[in-house]
Amino acid sequence: DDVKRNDIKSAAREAFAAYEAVAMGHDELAPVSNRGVDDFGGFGATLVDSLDTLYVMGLREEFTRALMYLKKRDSALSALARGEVNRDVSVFETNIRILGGLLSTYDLTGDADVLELSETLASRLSAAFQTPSGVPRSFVNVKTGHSFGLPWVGKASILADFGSMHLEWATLSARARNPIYEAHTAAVFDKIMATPVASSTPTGLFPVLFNPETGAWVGQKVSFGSLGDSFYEYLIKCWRSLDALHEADAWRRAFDAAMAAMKTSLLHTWKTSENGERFAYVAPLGGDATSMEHLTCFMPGMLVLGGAEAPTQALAADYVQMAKDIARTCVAMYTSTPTGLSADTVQFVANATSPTFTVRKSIQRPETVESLFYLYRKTGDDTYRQQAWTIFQAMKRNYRTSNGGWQGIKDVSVEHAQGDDKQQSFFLAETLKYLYLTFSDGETMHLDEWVFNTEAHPFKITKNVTTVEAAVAM
Ligand code: DMJ
Repeated sequence: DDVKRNDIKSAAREAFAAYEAVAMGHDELAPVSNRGVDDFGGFGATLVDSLDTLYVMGLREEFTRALMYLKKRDSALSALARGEVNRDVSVFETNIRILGGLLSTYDLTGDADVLELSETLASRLSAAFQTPSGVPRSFVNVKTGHSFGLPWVGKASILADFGSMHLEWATLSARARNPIYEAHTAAVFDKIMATPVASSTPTGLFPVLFNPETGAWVGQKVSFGSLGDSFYEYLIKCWRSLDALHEADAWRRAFDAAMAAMKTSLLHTWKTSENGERFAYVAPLGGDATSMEHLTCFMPGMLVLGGAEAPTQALAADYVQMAKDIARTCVAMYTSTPTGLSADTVQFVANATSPTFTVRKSIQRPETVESLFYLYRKTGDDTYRQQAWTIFQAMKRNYRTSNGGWQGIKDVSVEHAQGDDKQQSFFLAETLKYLYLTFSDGETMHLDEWVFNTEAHPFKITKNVTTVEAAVAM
């Protein structure tokens, strides 16, 4: 598997080189129009998102150049420290991509300058938490501290955003020995748990929108896809990985309660194969109950982590079984299209051989290969490697541009589909990293030593954990 791993490493080298050539310091590369674009506040999302991937893959020259660029006096992050940057940024995207990438680089290298940049950034984002409820607004100006919500959700804050910050902020508090950061996000967790939901919302699940001014939930939509996903992921990741976690048992209980409610109310069977294998999917509540977004395919990975140290062996086995059943569907979402890539949202007609595509684009997302990585580490079953490899081959066929950049495609049902001229920063942060690690041995970024944030940035686990592989043999 060295050959396969090296092939994935070459893809990362190539994608980073294309970014470095024309878009260095910008958030993302537009590989066809050959320019840099700034969709995430201009802190160099791809640059920071790539750092630990380059490091883990042993691309040390690229890593050193990237780190030097970031630390340059005129980089946006250095200018931020001097109070010279006047921009509105998404608190969530800046947290998972930029703060996450900085913290993992610090954990991998111990570079004190990087920790200082992390603290500066978090201090600037902190202003978003100054709301009557303590739940942050979605956007903040990093110079003035003015924060605001997004009009398309009626200025509500989004569960997946404000509910997935604690891993980064508690890690920052631990590394910087300053409790102020985790105090913000621990208070948000308490608020989520203490705020009543409508009686129609199954106990353990939460609506995707929250009003930070009144401190009440908005609407009743529940989702393990957009707007909800990483909140549930962080329940188990924080519980499993953080030393001295505030209200530690409450996080594990919240995770198990959410999974129980998800199993009862959101988990559906699409079909069962002749040899009895179940194809499961998770639909939103208050949305189309026959649909699933590709985003939801992170769930098998989360369930594998939930299976480690579950309260009972039976529950552990149940989590791993659900993980396998959902992953089977996610893989079918790839193998059933002419391009070999999954659509962004699909619908399932009972017993149909293929899903129906509702949002046809494929934008280099990581969730399915992320889950295959966890399942391979958990079970050692080579099928997961084969599936990951098949998906990577489809990515190579469809995503590559003539100058070495990689882009998404607009329609997975069309061979030679039109590209979207966007190399996502998470392609280097997550997709290629999870693929690479799937073909590495289990000691590389061992799951008992590292926890990956929702953008796949690894933080060192300081707590004693039970091994993912040994928790239940299946
Ligand atoms: C990534 O930015 C993160 O994984 C996030 O949690 C949701 N999805 C995108 C990639 O699809």
